[in-house]
Amino acid sequence: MIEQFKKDIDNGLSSSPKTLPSMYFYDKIGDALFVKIMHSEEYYLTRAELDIFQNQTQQMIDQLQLDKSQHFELIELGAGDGLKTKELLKVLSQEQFSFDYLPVDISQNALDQLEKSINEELPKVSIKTQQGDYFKVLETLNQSKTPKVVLFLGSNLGNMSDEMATKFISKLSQNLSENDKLYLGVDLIKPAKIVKPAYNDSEGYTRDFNMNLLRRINNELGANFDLDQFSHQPEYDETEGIAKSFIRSEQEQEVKIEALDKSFHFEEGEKIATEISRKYNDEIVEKVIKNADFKISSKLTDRNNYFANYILNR
Ligand code: AVI
Repeated sequence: MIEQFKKDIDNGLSSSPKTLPSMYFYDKIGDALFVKIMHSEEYYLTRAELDIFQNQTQQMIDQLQLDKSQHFELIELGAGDGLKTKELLKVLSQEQFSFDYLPVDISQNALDQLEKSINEELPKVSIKTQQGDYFKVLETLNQSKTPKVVLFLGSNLGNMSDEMATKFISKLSQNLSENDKLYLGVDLIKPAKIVKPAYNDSEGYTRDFNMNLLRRINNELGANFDLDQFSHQPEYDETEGIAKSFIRSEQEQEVKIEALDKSFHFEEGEKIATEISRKYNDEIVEKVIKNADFKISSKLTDRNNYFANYILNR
């Protein structure tokens, strides 16, 4: 784990332009900051997707062609706190559908909390948590012939480049059978005046989330990044439809990373690319599912048309 972290940081800071992988945002501090971001005024994504789950639950069930006489598995990749999914689980349970809820996450801690809250709030729902890598879990799940609906929500796909997203969806498709479905939640392309503040909230949670990368490198790899000499820089180009986060060096400086026994030079104004958050439209979704055995069967959007849930059939 630490060896991989060292390698990724070394590679990222040695490349030109410099980069740092966004997956390293998520330690204990980063997880807590992301929860604050999701509740912030400016971060509309979570509220918009929750709106779909609260107000279009029946359409969701109809369009997924769920059948009460057929037992199925509802698999959620990167389930987190399950806030939105619980809205669907509530209705499925009330209407006596026969299913198992299988949340998959890297974090055992997140899964334990989710299991506890489901058992308290929705005791009739059968929950079987699965900790680990998405694909390893899917490979094992696909050994059963039970029909499957895979949820991949929250615009998590948007943190991948289009090339990575295409590979990811193809691999997902290879791990599913003929009648299984993918339920994909993505943020839609919209004007900069709405997207930009979502990645630069006024409380500074997103700034701290981004800068958490440098704090981790300081703490875990013995580096001497002076956090006052770097700043959070969000950018969004609405024609491209990709929000990008950078960390900008405020002056020319040298940073030593003890664990790598190496120093890195930063020019004044030099930027480290830390994250992309791709926004979608039908055309881009079509592009990333092109190589996979999926077709768009339907689409639900929230009341503001900010966010979309695509139902993909094979
Ligand atoms: C997890 N992911 C979908 C978030 C996003 O919107 O790209 C991560 C995030 N980064 C900054 N704010 C939120």
